[in-house]
Amino acid sequence: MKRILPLLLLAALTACRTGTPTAADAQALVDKAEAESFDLAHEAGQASWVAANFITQDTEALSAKAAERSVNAAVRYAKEAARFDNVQLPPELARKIKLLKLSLTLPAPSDPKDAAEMTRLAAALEAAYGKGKYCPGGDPSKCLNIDDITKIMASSRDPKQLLDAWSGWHTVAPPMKKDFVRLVEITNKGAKELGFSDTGALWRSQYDMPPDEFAKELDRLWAQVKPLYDQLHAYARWKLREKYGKDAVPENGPIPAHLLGNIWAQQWDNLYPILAPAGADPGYDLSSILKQRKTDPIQMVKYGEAFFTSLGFAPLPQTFWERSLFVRPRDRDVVCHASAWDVDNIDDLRIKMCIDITADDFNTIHHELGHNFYQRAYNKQSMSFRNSANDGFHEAIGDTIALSITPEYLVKLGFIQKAPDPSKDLGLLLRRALDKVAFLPFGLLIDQWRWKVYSGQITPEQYNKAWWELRLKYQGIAPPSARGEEFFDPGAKYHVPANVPYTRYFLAHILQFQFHKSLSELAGCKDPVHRCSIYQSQEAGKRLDEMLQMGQSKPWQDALEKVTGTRQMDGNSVRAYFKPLEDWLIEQNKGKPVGW
Ligand code: X8Z
Ligand code: ZN
Repeated sequence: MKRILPLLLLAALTACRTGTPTAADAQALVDKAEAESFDLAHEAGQASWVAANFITQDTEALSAKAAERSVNAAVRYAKEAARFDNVQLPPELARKIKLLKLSLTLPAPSDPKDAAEMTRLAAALEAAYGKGKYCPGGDPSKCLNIDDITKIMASSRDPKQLLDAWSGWHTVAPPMKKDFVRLVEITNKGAKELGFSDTGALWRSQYDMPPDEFAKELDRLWAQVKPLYDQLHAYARWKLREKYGKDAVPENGPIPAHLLGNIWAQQWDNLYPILAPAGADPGYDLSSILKQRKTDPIQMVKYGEAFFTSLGFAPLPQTFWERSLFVRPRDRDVVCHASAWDVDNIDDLRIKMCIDITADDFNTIHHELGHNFYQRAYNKQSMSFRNSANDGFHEAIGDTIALSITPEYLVKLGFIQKAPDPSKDLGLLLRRALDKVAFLPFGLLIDQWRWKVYSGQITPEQYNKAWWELRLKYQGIAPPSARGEEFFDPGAKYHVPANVPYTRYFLAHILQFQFHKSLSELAGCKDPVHRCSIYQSQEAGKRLDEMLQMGQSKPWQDALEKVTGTRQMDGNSVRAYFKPLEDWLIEQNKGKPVGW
């Protein structure tokens, strides 16, 4: 028998189904998302770990499948979270709902076919990069992997050999272009479904401020540090011109990209021996010391861990030592780009790195451990907040610690007998500037390129042209030979095929100088800030730990304030750190062209 509901009751039922959702509904969604994503992230983390450590068809497929389950769930939560846009919620719950809408890097469209294709492409691109090799003359017995290329770029001073290695490594990328183009298309579709104009707009929304304001903030920070970069660039160009000749390096134009000691010209510290200021050499070379002492990869990591424990952090768990990858395996392909992992979102911490006994890798180990100690510090937060204040913070912590690898610290380790006197500061500062200041424009430009790729302002027909225009604009470098659209040079940099947003590293290169200054003050250091090490300072360690423990529970401005007392990122801390060097560079560059 058919019953007719009274009109009033019908209206009430309808309101229950489609009416304004409540705070209790929001809480239920968050509870469900936190519980499910905990399991899904663990499963995807394990699959991804195996895929990166054993690159095969099968591990790639399994990892893509696990990522698909995790991403699909995250997209569902993001869409459900949007229902609460106009609902008044308590602050903590409101933040969790907001994070549900924003936290994706690769948003999948709701069509299951698209989502599956997206995660397949993402896994394939990362594997393609991991397998990348250059085999000179096509001879399979002579293949060079990224470690070999890195060594050549760092140590060779033969322009022909450098050009060959540079061009050779860039051949790994063109086969990736088709998949990359398609991946951009699919994720943009997903981003639109979530209410963003494109994937880049989603990325820019992850910084506790309106996305346009964030883009302007980057311009502001870059303008603060650019004068220092320009001086460093002019000095390096002049010295490289002396070394390689007038035909190889222009007087006032861009520097050829293959002469800067690094395959991507992103850090120039390997040029230090060519650029060292006369009479101000610190007199030691950390790479040589590590090699002379026959330091092995595990010992390198132990030094890093010991720094953190000296600040009061608990040692890494036993499983870290059992499960990490420290050395490139001889018999298989792995993704060797260094990374830090928190596989179970509790304490299954690991690093994956093909360690070479160099100062660069010594620094990178501290960088990676910074991620691991952060991950463990925020593991008491609820799942939604188990992340860094913003992604720049995650990248800045280990680097902050590595700024404390000063001569005085090396004396404590017994690596050198005596710290060089202040007359050698210019050498110390130059070496560091070639690493940190040279990096700044590179850190910025990758996403300037990607944001325009996602927005459609740069089309696939202009990928390479636009890439080199940005390299010129920001870094003042040029390719060593014509690079038409048959190349896909952005794809030769890990983070492009691996889809890791890159602005985080630019932010980190600003933030770490703010953190270092404040922590050094807490540690009671009265020396010039570049000579301060926070090693063994419980005060600095405690404050740092307090910030790390906050995870993502508060806007990043609150976290920054916790350590530095300010709520603004500030490039002037970089300028202040390098002030004696900048003055000296200006002096050296007098009468010489600056800029390009
Ligand atoms: O990718 C990294 C880390 C892992 S998050 C090794 N870095 C950037 C790069 O290598 O391009 C650290 C500095 C910049
Ligand atoms: Zn990192």
